[in-house]
Formats: sequence, structure tokens, C-alpha cells
Amino acid sequence: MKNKSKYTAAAAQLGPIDPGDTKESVVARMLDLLIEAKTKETALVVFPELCLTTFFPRYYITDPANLDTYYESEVPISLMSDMFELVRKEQIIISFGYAEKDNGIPFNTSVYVDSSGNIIGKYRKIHLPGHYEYEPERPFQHLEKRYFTKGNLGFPTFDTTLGRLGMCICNDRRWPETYRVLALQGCEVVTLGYNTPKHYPLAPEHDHLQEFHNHLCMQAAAYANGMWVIASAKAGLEDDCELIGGSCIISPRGEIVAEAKTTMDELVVAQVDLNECKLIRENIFNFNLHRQPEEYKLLTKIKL
Ligand code: CDT
Repeated sequence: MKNKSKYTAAAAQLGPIDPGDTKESVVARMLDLLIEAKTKETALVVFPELCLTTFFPRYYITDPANLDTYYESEVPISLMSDMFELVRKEQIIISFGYAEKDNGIPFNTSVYVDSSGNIIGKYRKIHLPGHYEYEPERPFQHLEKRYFTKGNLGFPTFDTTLGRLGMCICNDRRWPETYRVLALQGCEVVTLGYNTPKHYPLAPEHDHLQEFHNHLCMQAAAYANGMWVIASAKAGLEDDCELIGGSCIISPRGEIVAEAKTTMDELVVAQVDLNECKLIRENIFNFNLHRQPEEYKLLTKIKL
């Protein structure tokens, strides 16, 4: 397949997924979005974090058998066979997130599947937010630290027909280091999914800023690193917990070029031009000319 520097990309936002919804029903919704993407000649489609189920870290689950139902021991190829077939036929690259159990070790993972129908990239979430123990005072839990292990794959990049791609997952997007490590490897497009509650029990005074903070961190990072950012939300009222939407595509200029209008299943589409990365990287953020890493040593000190 020929390399493309200009192509159509999409954030495939998903609306709420109820705890009782089957994975098959979710995959059917994802397939509908992929079919819509095909009609729009989209080459890259990004689905949300943990997109096969409801955002289960909001629940304190004590029955191991019940908890286990949320994880996959392998990429669920047979469950997603119709999607993989379409990806092959239409030469699309997709990314999606799922809860992975690798030899018993749980990770919050996302992958790329390319037009060969193969998994060509994997990332395991590094910045795991929330808490380990049940906290009864919270209206809902955020038990990612309990249910997942910190990712052990670093922040890898992947050379594809659609440029050098890299992934991060939800809370990772708030950390500037995530993008800088990817950009230093020449990443041109960062893809990510998120589940972000509108209400943050520890700082409710920020609730009205959730959408703003979502875009603020990604727009700043796109600009400061000269990269495209494609961000896909799981959105809407999920079992009484409101998740923000705002799925978007951000150019290396830091501009939002397409944004979700709803908090339902919605395809957010824009033209990506990889040449735009150069405008930033050859000028204001020319890493080789202007970075001063010897002055940044504090950044990698383990303990302050
Ligand atoms: N999924 C995820 O990482 N969500 C967090 C919620 C806030 S921290 C409790 C986020 O950064 O959006």
C-alpha cells in the first residue's frame, strides 16, 4: 500500500454503554460507525478507551468472576471479525481500547489494526488515575489503580502508511511528557480515547471546566509538538454517570478542526495533512535547534 501524507481521519465517538449491554451490541455500533467512515473514504478511525464495555472502574467489584468478564486475554478478533474484514477490504487503520489480561496481568490497552488485518501496534496506559481502595464517600468509584497495572511498553511509535502514529489513553493526555516523548520519536499523529466523568468528586469546583481542560491539554500539546491529535470520547449518561463528549481532531497549529456535536455515537471527520507538522517543527518548536535538555534534568528525577 502506498504511503499517504494527506487523508481523511475520524474520531469514532461512542455514546453511553450500559453495564447490561453485551460486547456484541457494542461492536455492532462500532461497525456502523466504521461503515459510515468507509462512505466518507476515511483512512484512520479512532475508537475510545475501554470501548467494549461500560467504564467498569466506576464500580467496586468484589466477585473475581464478574470482574474477569470485563477483560480480554487476547485482542477479540472473532468478536470483531466483521470490523476486521472491513478494515482489510477498505484499507483502513483503526485504533480501539480494551481491558487486557496478559498472563493474569491487567492492562488498560489500545491497539492499531491495519489493512493487513493484523495488530500492528499496542500501547498500555501509563498514567493510571484514581485510587486502589473502595471509597464510600464518592458517588462513584475510579478504581483504575486497582484494576490495572501501569503499562510496560513505554510510549512506542509505529510507522504506517498513514505516517508515524503513537497512542496514549485518557489521563495520559493531560501530561505534557506523554506527547513530548512521542514527538521526540518523530510521531506525527497521536490517537487517543477517553472516558472522562463530568463530575470530579475531589475537586467539584472544576466540573464546569471539564470540557475546557479536555481540549486545553490536547491543543497545547498538538501545537508544542507539531502533531495531529485525534481524540475519541465515550460520552453521555452511562449508568447515572455523565461522561463528557468533545471528541475532536486537532491540527499541529493547535486548532480544533472538527468536533463532536453530540454525546452519542458520532463520527467526527477531518482532513489530515502530515506536512503541517513540519511548519511547527521546522520553526518555533525546532527540537534540534532550540531544545535545551541539559536544563530539564529535573524532569526525569524519580524523587523530587
Ligand atoms: N479514564 C480516565 O483516565 N479518566 C480520567 C478521569 C479523571 S481522574 C479520576 C481523565 O483524566 O479524564
